[in-house]
Amino acid sequence: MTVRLNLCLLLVLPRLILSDPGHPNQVVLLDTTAVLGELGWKTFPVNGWDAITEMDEQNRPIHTFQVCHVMEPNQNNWLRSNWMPRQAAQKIYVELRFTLRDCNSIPWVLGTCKETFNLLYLETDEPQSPTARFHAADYAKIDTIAADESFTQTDLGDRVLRLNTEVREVGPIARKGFYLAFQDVGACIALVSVRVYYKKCPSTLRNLAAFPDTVPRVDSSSLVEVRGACVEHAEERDTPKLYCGADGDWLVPLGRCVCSVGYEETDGLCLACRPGFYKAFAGNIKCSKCPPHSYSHSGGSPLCPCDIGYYRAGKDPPTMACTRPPSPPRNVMFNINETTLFLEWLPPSDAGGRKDVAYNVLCQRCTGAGQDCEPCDRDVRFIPHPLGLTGTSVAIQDFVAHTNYTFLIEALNGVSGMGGISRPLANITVSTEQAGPLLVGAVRKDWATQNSIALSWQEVEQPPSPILDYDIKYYEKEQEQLSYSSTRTKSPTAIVSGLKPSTIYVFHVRARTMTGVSSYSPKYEFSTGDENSEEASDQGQVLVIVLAAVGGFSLLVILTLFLLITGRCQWWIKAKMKSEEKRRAHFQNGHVPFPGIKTYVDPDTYEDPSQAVREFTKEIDPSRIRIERVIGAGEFGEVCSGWLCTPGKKELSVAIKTLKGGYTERQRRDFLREASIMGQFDNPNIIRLEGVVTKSRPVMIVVEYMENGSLDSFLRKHDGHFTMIQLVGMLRGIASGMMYLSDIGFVHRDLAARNILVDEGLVCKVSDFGMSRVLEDDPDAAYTTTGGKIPIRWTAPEAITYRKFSSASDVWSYGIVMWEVMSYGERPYWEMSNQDVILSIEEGYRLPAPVGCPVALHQLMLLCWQKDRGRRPRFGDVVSFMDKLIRNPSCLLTLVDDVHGFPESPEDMPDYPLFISVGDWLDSIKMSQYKNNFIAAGYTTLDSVSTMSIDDIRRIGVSLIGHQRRIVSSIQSLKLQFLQVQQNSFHMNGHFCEKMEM
Ligand code: ACK
Repeated sequence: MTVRLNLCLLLVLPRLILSDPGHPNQVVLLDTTAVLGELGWKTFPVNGWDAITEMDEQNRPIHTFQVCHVMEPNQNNWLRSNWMPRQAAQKIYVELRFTLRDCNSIPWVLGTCKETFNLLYLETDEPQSPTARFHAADYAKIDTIAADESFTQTDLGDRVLRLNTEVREVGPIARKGFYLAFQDVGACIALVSVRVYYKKCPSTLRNLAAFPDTVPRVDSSSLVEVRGACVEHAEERDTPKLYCGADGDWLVPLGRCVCSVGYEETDGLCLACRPGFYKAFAGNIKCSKCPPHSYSHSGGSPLCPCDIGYYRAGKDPPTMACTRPPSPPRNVMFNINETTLFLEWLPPSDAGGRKDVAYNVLCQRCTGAGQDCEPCDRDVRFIPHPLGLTGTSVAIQDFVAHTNYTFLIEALNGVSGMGGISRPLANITVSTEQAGPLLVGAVRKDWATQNSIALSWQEVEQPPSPILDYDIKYYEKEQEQLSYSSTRTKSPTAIVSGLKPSTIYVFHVRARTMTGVSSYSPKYEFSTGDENSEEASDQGQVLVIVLAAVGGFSLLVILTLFLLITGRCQWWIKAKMKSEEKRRAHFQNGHVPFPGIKTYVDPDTYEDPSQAVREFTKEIDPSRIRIERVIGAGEFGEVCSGWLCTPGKKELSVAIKTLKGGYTERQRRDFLREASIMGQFDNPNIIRLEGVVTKSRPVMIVVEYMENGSLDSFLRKHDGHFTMIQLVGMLRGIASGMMYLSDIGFVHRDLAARNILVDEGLVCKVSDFGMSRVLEDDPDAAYTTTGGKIPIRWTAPEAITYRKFSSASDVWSYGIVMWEVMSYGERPYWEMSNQDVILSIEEGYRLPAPVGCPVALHQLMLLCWQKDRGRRPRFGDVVSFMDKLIRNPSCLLTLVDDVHGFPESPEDMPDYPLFISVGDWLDSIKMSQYKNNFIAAGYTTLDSVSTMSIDDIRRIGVSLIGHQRRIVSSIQSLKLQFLQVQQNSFHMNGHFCEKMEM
């Protein structure tokens, strides 16, 4: 009997939403809900699947296939789609929507009714002949499809059918096309729709570059690198690239294009600047309005040309307004002060729109009625100079008395002389009737040496105002007019030195008073002495004495200045050192670094965090980075793997953390903070920073690649696969990395297996330093009552309750990491709530040993979890403990599972020191020199030592009474410990080791 439920199924069909939601990253090869005509699918046998086509409310066909031969055994009903060309697809997706009836709801069908059907496919290069028969062996099975929701008779009553949607991946498809087939083996199914599609990264515009439709790789973990082409009127900056991910998403945009000159970015395209606007540089800046006195009549202008009469100087930027030459200077005035003529004027009323106005003063001497003029610029002296004056005054000296001078004053600016505009001049005529009086009487030579001449002269008896000093101008007679020197003196005498022997010099002297300088005296000619001159040696001696005196004084002055300066410098250096010390003095819990070992510098102590980035990291040119695939999602953006190329070196496998676009300044700072921390570390068990990319987008941190990813997931993936020595080796590596960090004064705060990375040789390296202060991104971090976010399960109680983070709290976390490792990635405290974890720790509960955990390791965990942080071991102790375990693998043979009464809390444990051999014990009491005595006498384990008496100590050769006492009292406390251990049936130190190394 065939049960037909078709009607029931179809009744509810109009209530189903069959329209395609429209995914831009899917290319649909078939959608039965969109086929208007007949589907033409084949069924076999003919009475198996039924094709039923109904019309929906908009009169569109709904193609449904139903089958329900639930009462007959051995059903094998086939339904096959038409041949579908695969187009560009390598992997296809099949989305089925169907209802399936629950067998329990159909009476009498036990044994024959099924609740699944098979989905299969067949690849061919062309459609098969329509008469070709079904050969089940030709088809490859995709999956057995079961319903998430089957419906029952009651549902039918409610007329609500439960629609299932299942999606399956098929591929890689290599032939030109394929068929889909549905094999029913006795279920009651209505196949409501079939959608077949493949995924693509749809063509897109990103960073002004166009990227074409791209089909992802079949291997879902590798990306397709696609180079973009700059949009019209844009040019490449860094090669624009995107990566096409398996789901049809574009990832990791790199490089960019920028709009060319004359074009600006609008809605992802480069559009021409409007008339009246311009853009002089390529880049993602907007077009600017033409500056004043310039214009642009057409669109796309790189520059705005100047209006008529306005100009740009060679160095004027295109952003500057066009300008014109200045108007002439105004209100020129003069003033003669005895021997100096002062000219002054006002700036031009129009500076031409510029700030670079300067002046030239040209001199003309005119005789007669001013018609006969000749240039006189070389005869007079201009102070400071005649041309290119930036001030509005000039002093003129050495002019001839009783003469008419005309001065032309010209205003200039950067565009003077452009466009042939006449020169803007102002002039003034000055008559030099009132030259200064002669104040100096006859000049005499007092004496001369080969190189100097002593002069003296008479002062006028009653100068018009007090004489301030004298100005002596002199030159070699033969070199007249070429150059001259001058010197000054307060008294009417002077020694002019530095002269050539046996040479005639010309001297003029003039006086300077409060009101100006007098005229120069007439010229006087004097000669220096020759080599035989007697005067020379006498005067030479005087000169030496004078010079020595002057030299001595100068030395004194220089020394004083030096002492003053060095005193100040020392003060400055001390202040600098103090601030540097302050920066470094943030070690916690007395973890003072060892002398000679470099110390960690907290980037937060930098006022400008980018300075820390510059100081501690290397900038990498992004062209050296080749991204290969995305390996995960970090807090700030994707984490990719790839290669770093360094010229002349082998390519380096790296992990690249990216900062996703649209970040805030704070996010950028926090992201790079980790790099400035990591950049300070150099240890084989700390993840190595290769460098950063900060000068282009995206911002990246490049670190060494760790093939096995993070430790927690690695262990979960390889549950039970490692030997005990391999696990201890991993723990030793982590402890060694942490020892390095604590030695340089760095507190991690988030030490957990998820933050340890593993390389291909199982070397474990500590990573994730960004959160040593803020733990916002750690999914295990929870807010505490004090408001901070803390990974409760990994954190020491004192750090949770009063934020006392230290290397000792890192040791607690290390104990938890040990537990994670020994349990192959189990979650610490399982599903207990954070609150319960805190309470149970407070009550003294500690994590029990994971299954198969050696006693020695759980014991170390318990030591790490002591409430009193001062009693926890240091990382250095942990490393040497691990080393000893590795050297004595027999110590790992005693498993906690074999020992009864193992303490569950550190409070139950005796105060065990971290030594496991007689040698360690002797080291710990500073009696190492007796190691050989103990071995020679056969005391090789601690429990044999615990039985020794004072006589035994003497007998093995410890002769000093002080040493005997120290050893005996330590043995007493060992005995006490063993007593407690035995009471607990718990074996510590030498007990769980069969053979111990000294
Ligand atoms: O557990 P995983 O495979 O290891 O997934 C995460 C993911 O990136 C997000 O953080 C992996 N990861 C991070 N840094 C590195 C690295 N240096 N080498 C390899 N994988 C890394 C991490």
